[in-house]
Amino acid sequence: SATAGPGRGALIVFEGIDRCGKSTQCSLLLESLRKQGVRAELWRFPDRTTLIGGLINEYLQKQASLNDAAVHMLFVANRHEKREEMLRLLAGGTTLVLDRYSYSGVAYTAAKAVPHLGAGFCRSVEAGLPAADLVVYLDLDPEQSAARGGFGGERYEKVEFQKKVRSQYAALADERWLRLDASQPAEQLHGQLAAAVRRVVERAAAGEPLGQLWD
Ligand code: 2DT
Ligand code: MG
Repeated sequence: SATAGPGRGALIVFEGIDRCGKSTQCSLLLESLRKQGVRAELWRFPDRTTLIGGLINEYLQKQASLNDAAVHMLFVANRHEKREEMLRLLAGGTTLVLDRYSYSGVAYTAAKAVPHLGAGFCRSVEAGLPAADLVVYLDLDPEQSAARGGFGGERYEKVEFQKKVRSQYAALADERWLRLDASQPAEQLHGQLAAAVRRVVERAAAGEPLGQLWD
């Protein structure tokens, strides 16, 4: 199996606006990886279970207010606090499936259009974190995502803001991104990412070095 190589686990990230189907796809992928004998874990960012994540949760639920720079740094810190554990798992051969990561950090903050919190600045503070081997970007029109049972009332869950986030994502995409039309049925979408996932899992197992943000 793909875990038998001398190398490492792969870092696979799901990105997209709210309610595009990331969590469903993450679960389907985790299940299928495990069925194939690939050792894998599913994490999500923000990780609301840490001290820092608790503050982020209060902010998102509108129980706390923080300025845009301060909350941005919390999201970043919430990744850095998990850095060593991520690196350890990957080095030990575990594939990590992430429901959001640094790409959300850049897209959501840059969408606010605060002059000193542009995409360049946002990228710079991710330095030292592992880069994704594959970013599965689930692209969806915000009008369609909003129609999926509506938003949950958290901060950012507004169609106008989601449109800005979507343009920021479009500007971030590079050759490591697989853009999929997220309006498709879940099983069909899952089928469309299997080959790309297999490829990065095999390359990682064969020893391809892990990249670093931001390159
Ligand atoms: P969930 O709905 O997936 O729990 O995300 N966000 C996320 C940021 O603004 N910056 C980040 O670095 C990350 C990881 C996206 C909650 C919201 O948090 C936003 C939606
Ligand atoms: Mg949400």
